[in-house]
Amino acid sequence: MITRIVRLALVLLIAVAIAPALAADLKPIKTQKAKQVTVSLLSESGQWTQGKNTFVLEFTGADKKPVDAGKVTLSTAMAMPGMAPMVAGATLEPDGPGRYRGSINFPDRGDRQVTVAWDGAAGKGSTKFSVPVR
Ligand SMILES: [Cu+2]
Repeated sequence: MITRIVRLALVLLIAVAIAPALAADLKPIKTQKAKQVTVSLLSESGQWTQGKNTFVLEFTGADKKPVDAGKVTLSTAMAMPGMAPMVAGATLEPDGPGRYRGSINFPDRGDRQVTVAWDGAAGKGSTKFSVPVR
């Protein structure tokens, strides 16, 4: 009886230890705290580069649990001296609670001003932050 409980406890312990490792393939590009939510921009490389990029956008609450952000947009702008800013928007697809898979294309390197907006059960809001495209 005791050994059975110990064995079960071991199996659970291993499962708990492995689960985050499997999900940890993504590295943070940027974590931004807004009023009610934390917005995390993640990708396999942990950075944006010139050309096509895929990424994951996550919304979590104060308890670090996913929150329903509802309708989400991500747009970027790059200040260009002497000309209109270069703008690029991301394509986003819902991928589980508080999680979106995105893709975006950058024709050149340089810092982007990123705006993320959401409108869902977690409330309505937006946040801005800077991300370099390397
Ligand atoms: Cu540019």
